[in-house]
Amino acid sequence: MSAQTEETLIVVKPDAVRRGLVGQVLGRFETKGFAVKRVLMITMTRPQAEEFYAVHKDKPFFGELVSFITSGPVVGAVLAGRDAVATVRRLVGATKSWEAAPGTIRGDFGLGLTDNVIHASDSAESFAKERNAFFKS
Ligand code: 3AN
Repeated sequence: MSAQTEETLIVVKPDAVRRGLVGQVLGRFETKGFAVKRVLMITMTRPQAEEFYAVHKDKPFFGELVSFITSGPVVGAVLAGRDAVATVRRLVGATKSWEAAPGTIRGDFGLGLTDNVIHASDSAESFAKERNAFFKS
């Protein structure tokens, strides 16, 4: 890896998997130039989801988040490329999908909040923790 190359994790959420958007979502990152290093489809257990979303455990929406992410299969992928954490977050768009800019993944594919198509790590530290939680199965 060059000095600027880093890795991040995205998870295609149950709403997007149900709607058959996995290929289109992963395709956005490939088109941008990211390398897909690892892919896994799983249905998270509750303990796994609680570990994955541990940073949000004190938020009022934590229960809703865990219920939603365990409601069906999800697809996680490790992506590698230049400034991956920040660049992937820009491609993903704002948390509230209805406000997300057109051209972003959330802006183009959904209207939800909890069900907002995709998760992406927000820092190198989050990536390390989330990757361990996601791929431990
Ligand atoms: P992002 O995924 O854009 O980084 P975070 O880290 O603020 O957003 O929140 C994590 C996840 O929690 C979001 N992807 C969304 O699914 C959910 N979420 C955020 N805010 C709310 C809220 N007010 N009510 C319900 N779910 C929320």
